[in-house]
Amino acid sequence: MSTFTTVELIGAPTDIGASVRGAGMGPDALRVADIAGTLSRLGFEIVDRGNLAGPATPWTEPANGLRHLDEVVTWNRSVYAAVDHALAAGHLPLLMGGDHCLAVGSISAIAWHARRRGKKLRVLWLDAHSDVNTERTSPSGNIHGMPVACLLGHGPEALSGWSGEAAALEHDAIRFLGIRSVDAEEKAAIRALGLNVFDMRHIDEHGMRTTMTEALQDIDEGTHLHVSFDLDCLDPDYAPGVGTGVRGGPTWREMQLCMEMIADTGRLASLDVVELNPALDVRNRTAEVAVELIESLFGKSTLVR
Ligand code: HAR
Ligand code: MN
Ligand code: MN
Ligand code: MN
Repeated sequence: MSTFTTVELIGAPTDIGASVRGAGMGPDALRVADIAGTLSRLGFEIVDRGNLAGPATPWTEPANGLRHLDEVVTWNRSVYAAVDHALAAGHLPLLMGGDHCLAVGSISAIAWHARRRGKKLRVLWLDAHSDVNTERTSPSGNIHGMPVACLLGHGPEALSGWSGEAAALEHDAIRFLGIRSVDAEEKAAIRALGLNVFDMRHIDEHGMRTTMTEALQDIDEGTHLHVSFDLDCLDPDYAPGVGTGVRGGPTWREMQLCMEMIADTGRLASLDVVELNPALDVRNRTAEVAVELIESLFGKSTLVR
């Protein structure tokens, strides 16, 4: 489906932006679930860059509303550099987190390349959460609840402007899918910023098919489509290995259709897979489910005719 022939795996083994320990084991759990072999059997060339190195998580209290800011910046710099390198080589970067704060580095690098190539950037944010808190609104200080705000240019100074513009993303470049845990001040921000939300109520009422048709509506040949896949988007019955699971998410089947419809656009050009927490998983089930869904995202079709 994709115009890319080479997928570059980038491991970022850290829980630096999270509230629960364990997301640092995500990259290796995805490797154990055979992410490389699975994509290579679909016909892709695979380059596994191994794991990036970075600071340990100190588990200190938030300062000025931000926990581990310096370490989050350091990790994101490495992610930015690795994603930038993959895109410059013409490869499709597949970031294996790690927690969702890493999307700041990954999507900032993507936005820089998309702009230089004259591509229209579209981001699908698959998540139970909207991750649009700032250091002023966050109830926790955990930066994995803030990457969208950072990318829209409303986050902390140290995590803003990395794409070369004040905001890596225009407000209409991002679509949320599956969200169901949104803090009161995040709701206000979503309304004020005019963000596109396909929340669980929307999926309940319209179904995944109509929802995805809407969410993918303006994707065309000139689009760089990025998927930021927080595994807690899935219902925890299917994906227990996450730090902040929320009941009432899409089922395995619904998420399969979501992935297949994204694959059908042929425009997928980069991917984050984040928030996998093997310490909370059941026999690596969540990693295996992630790899099954990624397989569909990269074009494995279950259509019989
Ligand atoms: N909204 C809460 C906060 O900001 C919880 C964020 C949970 N984080 C994630 N991100 N897993 O999707 O603290
Ligand atoms: Mn998230
Ligand atoms: Mn989440
Ligand atoms: Mn509708």
